[in-house]
Amino acid sequence: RSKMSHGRGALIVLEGVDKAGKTTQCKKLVNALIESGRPAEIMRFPDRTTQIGQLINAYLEKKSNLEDHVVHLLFSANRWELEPLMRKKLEQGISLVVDRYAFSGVAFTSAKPGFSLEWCMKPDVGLPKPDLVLFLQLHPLDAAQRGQYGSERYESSDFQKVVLQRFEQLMKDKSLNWQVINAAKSIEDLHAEIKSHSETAITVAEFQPIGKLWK
Ligand code: ADP
Ligand code: FDM
Repeated sequence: RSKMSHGRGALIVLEGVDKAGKTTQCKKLVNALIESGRPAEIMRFPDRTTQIGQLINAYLEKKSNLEDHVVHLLFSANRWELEPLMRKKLEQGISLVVDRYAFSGVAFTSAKPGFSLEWCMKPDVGLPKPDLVLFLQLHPLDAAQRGQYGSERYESSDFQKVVLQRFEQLMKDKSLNWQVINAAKSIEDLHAEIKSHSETAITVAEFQPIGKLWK
């Protein structure tokens, strides 16, 4: 097909609690899309390679302490600093497969005492709106079976349970294309399901403008 015949790429986000299989599935999805002739690239948030990302990395590794509002805004700033690049790639027809996005931002901060969902959403309003948000749903008991939590911040099953409740609140927003996937399935079964949803989203997004998140 000619270069002019295809439109923009799709923004595909994978969300879920720790160990749901997001990273595994993002990699498999990008490879499968490329193999089927659909340009695609992987991204992840936080992107720990930037200067802001390094501040976030030190916080997550507990090498620094940051005030809770401050770290929330840094996570959002980390998305905004990559927004021009994301937009450029999408406009070039490249689909982006993103490991965590603003939904993790809101779910993790609002799991802390004293943070409302509304306050947490504000800094991310207007970011590129995902064409598809795949939520890898995994029961905390199943997550625990996938091994011990590491030593990074937020890696405790009690905190992750509250995070899951916050995700469930965010999923009530019908203006987003949420697809809940049962992440207890095998890696291959999950992949097939995720690939199918993604191919549909890419076809639908192609000739639509890029939306604005929560706006
Ligand atoms: P996340 O990025 O959501 O934290 P990962 O993709 O890193 O999750 O997977 C977490 C762990 O669970 C890894 O050890 C991975 O090999 C394993 N895993 C991933 N998907 C599955 C699956 N469908 N079934 C069983 N184990 C899985
Ligand atoms: N996290 C991730 C946040 O608290 N806010 C955010 O905006 C984002 C994108 O950072 F605990 C949390 C979620 C997780 C940690 O871990 C990043 P991974 O293993 O790099 O996904």
